[in-house]
Amino acid sequence: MVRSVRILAVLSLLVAASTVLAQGRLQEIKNRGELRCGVNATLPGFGFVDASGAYQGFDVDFCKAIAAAVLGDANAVVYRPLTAGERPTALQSGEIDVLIRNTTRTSSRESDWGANFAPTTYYDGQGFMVRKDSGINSLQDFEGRSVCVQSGTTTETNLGTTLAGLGIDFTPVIFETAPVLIAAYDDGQCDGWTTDTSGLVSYQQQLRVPDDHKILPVVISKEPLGPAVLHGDDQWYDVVTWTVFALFNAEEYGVTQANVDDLRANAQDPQVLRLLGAPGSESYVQALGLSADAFYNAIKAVGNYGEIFDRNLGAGSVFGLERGINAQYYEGGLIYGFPFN
Ligand SMILES: N[C@@H](CCC(=O)N[C@@H](CS)C(=O)NCC(=O)O)C(=O)O
Repeated sequence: MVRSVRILAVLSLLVAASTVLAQGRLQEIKNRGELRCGVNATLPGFGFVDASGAYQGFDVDFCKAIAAAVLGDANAVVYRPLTAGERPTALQSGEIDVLIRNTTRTSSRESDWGANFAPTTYYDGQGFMVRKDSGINSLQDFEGRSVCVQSGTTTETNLGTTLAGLGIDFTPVIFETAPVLIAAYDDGQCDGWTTDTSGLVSYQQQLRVPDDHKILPVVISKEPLGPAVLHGDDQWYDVVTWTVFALFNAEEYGVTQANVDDLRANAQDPQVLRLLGAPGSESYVQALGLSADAFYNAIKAVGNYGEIFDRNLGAGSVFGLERGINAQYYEGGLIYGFPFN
């Protein structure tokens, strides 16, 4: 009898301890009242500081969506601008809750950094920019030439392995940050530069004469970009993951920033009611540790995935990027929201 009481006591202690652990960061953010998001401050379209000093961009909108889901306030975000090389430490030290900085999911980042990546929000690939009059039209043309590249990135590693694999003898010119790299490239210090193709499109606008440059029709890698959290906190990982899926699903179900109020009140589709945590719907959102209206708040704040894409990168932006493989799966792309049930 005494023994079983002791076992029960130990078991309930273990359950309590695991509950505290499981609630770690989500509860910490709720207590703190703000989300700490690691972002890019210099990549227009993805993460940058606008003329008024506000953070803007595709990645930044995911920070806002998570803050809206967790705290009911898309502005309850403290942005931590990070260089490429600062990312792992910011994550590992716990200084940021989530990293949303055009970061590629790779096996070594999951194993060495200890990062858990939420669903990919932008499928990218590494490309090259050159001057139109450089005579460079293919990777082979880099023989004996120089390429600007940023340190602490997948770009740096891919460049070395791909060109070496092709037997191309080139000189990498390495920079720590993009603004310095771009100025150097624009000044003619390298014959070409390489990064994620979206980054090339974004930074091309900052060159003195953007039209003097072209992006080669070559992609040398897969760069699936998405939010990452630190290993070891499953509940927090689930919240970030399902906020992303909520925005994917919202697009699929036709839920927009403009109609979300109407649909929460009047929709018939149980999937929509569930996603929006409409009164009387099943409590799948609360089961994640969030309030029923969490994803309603997120969509109300930033719109669905398609709206975020269009506003920051697509037709509604200066970049005019096509959805391409970032289209929804039912339109031939890779964006696929998993089911809430
Ligand atoms: N996706 C790649 C590249 C990320 C990256 O840092 N790209 C550069 C060039 S687009 C950048 O964002 N630089 C911004 C800066 O240094 O301010 C990675 O995860 O390593």
